Amino acid sequence: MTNVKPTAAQIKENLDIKLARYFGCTAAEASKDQMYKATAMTIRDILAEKRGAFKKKVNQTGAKRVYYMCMEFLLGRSLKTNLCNLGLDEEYKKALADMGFELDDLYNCEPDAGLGNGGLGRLAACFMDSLSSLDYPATGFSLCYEYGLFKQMIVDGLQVELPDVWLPGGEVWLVPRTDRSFKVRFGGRVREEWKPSGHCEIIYEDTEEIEAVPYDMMISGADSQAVSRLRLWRARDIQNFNMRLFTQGQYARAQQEATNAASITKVLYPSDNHTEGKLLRLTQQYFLCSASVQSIIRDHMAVYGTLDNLAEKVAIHLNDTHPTLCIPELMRILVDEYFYPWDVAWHMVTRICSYTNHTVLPEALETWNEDLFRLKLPRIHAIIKEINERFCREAWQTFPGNWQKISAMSVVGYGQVRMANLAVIGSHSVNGVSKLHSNILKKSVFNDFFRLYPERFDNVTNGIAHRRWLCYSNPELAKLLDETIGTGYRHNPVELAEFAKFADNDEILERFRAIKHNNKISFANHLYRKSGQKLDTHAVFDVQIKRLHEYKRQLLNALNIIGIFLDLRDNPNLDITPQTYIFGAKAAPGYHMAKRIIQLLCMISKEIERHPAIREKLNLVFLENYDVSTAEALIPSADISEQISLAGKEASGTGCMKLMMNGALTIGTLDGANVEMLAAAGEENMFIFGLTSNEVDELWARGYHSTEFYANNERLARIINALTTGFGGESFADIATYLLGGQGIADPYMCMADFESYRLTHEKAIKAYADRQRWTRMALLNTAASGHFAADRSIREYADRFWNIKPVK
Ligand code: 26Q
Repeated sequence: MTNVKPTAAQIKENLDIKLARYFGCTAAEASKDQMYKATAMTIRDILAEKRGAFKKKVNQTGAKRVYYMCMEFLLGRSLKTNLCNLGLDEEYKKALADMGFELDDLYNCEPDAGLGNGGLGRLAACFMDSLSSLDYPATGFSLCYEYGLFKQMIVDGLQVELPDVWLPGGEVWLVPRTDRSFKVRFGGRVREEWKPSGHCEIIYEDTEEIEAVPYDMMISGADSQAVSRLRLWRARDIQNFNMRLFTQGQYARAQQEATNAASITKVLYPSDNHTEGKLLRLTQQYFLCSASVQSIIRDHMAVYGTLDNLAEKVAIHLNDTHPTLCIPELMRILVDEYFYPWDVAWHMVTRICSYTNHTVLPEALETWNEDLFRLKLPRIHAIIKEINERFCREAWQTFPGNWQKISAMSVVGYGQVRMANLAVIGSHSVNGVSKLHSNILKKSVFNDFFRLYPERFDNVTNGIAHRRWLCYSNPELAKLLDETIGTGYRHNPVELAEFAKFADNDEILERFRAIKHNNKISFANHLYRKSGQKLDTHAVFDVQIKRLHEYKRQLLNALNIIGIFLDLRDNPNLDITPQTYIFGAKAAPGYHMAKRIIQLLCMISKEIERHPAIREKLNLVFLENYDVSTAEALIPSADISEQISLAGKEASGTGCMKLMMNGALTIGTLDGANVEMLAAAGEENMFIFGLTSNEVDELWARGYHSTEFYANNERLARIINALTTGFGGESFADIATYLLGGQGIADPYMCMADFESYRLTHEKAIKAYADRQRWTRMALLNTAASGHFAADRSIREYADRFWNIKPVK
């Protein structure tokens, strides 16, 4: 039955059953929301059945599996992707139309599952799609946060955070597996007791035990056999309710303890590329690692009845350092519970684990206070100390006498536990996410480790789920591609290269241009419906969408916009191409400068609104609550993609790939994946500017003085002065001070140094846009060159080089 597609009649019958059972109503009585849920439930059933068949095959063939560990999965919506991947969208559309419902309306009933901050979490979601589409046996592990990333409201230019209540509406995709719960231990004391059998038993005293309950989500591949499982853990209090305290009359304390337990999975930490050494975060991380490793061991024992072959059958991937405690947790289980000798266990662990680094920003490298760590995780602390001692002895062989080096590489030192060092030491492979980033890791961040273990270091450039980000979110472009190059690219994205053959075909160019224009109209309508904001669809759509961070330099973009604004204020008749700047960005709630930059953008927008003549040519739109669904609506409409981070800071970037694939032209620095996009698209099809990462390093070494740029560039000086005067009635003198110095390092991300180069390159791009034929040709060639940036390619590389897993067909 598994691969037999239901007919429209069967679909209707299934929907009727769900409506009757769960809502006590008929299709005629059902609300859109009820029909959305009923639809999702029928898909969930199909997926569960398909998953069962796939799992059986994996068990029979004894195939090796990968477990992808990540604190974030930024999934967005699931209904459309699942329907399209299963090839059921047309049938459902028909069935629902017969029942009086528009499928598109139902899509809009689904809340985004925003269980992630940005790039890292979205990458994990894209990877799940490719894993199932390529028939790899895969499970993702994460936490079932009750609240995902906050909802952003903008009030008078200020970001206000509201809780993201996603479960009503999102829970239809989750299958609770209370029968597969595990206990996770925290705190207390541990003692070793040698048994007559020769085993050392670990005795836990006064530890707190919290139950981890799995909620499974099934993720369908496109036209494939595999269904991946995403297992999200929720902390449960009921089981743990302290009856002893309760019967002693200590109701409040009993209640308090229970609430503490449940708070572990209450909310996602909203910071991106910045760590907070908070106890709750450490608790979340260990909760994820312990529950997941126990689950992996249980699954493995159920199939093989021994752990001797664990390293042949299991790969565990650490997506950044956040799940690094999998390493000591796996050691704990192998040594304490299955009595493997330390060396044997360690050999298994390092063969099983692999690690991806996603950042070189020092503030994002995770360290924990050792005292806090020991209190919360005493046994794990002891295991890490042992790992550290053995490592230091080994490193001594390579760097004899070099205590300084060894101490810098150690896991525990100066009262800190260093997660990145533990991840490198406990993994057989360490990769960066773009060529440039991987080279920087070898050259600087992990240089000592690279000299010790050169064979461990590798690169896999990121990729995106091209079916979601191109085929499903830009159906008109996908149709044009189907007609011109065939549908092969849907499974084999490098075939997009074939599209380049049409770069000089006037008819295709015209269709390509018309599709972009229609997408701009669609997005303008979408925005108008949502917020009442109007867009001029004949203006260039210049888009910067990403988390708000100083290193990403939304401020550099803002400075240039201010310059154009001042030009137009001087001369409203200036002959320039109308341009609309679209920003989407959330700031971490405690990140003051990021919030000020949001306010600046909003106030520039307000100021422009006050000048009707300027508004004809220049607009700035700040999208409230930018999320995955907004990205899907916006990206197909973008003309220009802003990827302007200070070179050497953006590990890869993935928004850049989505925009490129949808035919936006990139204006960017030689940073992250931009470097490889340039190699793929050619310099005539991209707008590159600014310092290279080597030049940035040299400039720091020489001494960077942002004031020189202020003194030598009149235009820039005028822009900075305008910040002090302010916009929309708000002065931004503090941002002027930030750029020029006065407190802290002046202009730490070198906006001033790159300004002139950015301005000139940007002007070149806007001029190029005026030649519509030439622009469209460049855009088409970008789409054609984007196949390399599909997650299918990334996943094959991970599978072949790090995980050593094969598709199960
Ligand atoms: C760590 C500790 C405590 C609290 C929060 C965190 C935390 C959370 C999220 C630290 C970092 C992140 C997210 C990082 C991230 O998204 N990095 C991005 O990863 C993308 C995928 O590889 C890259 O494309 C981006 O360049 C990189 O910035």
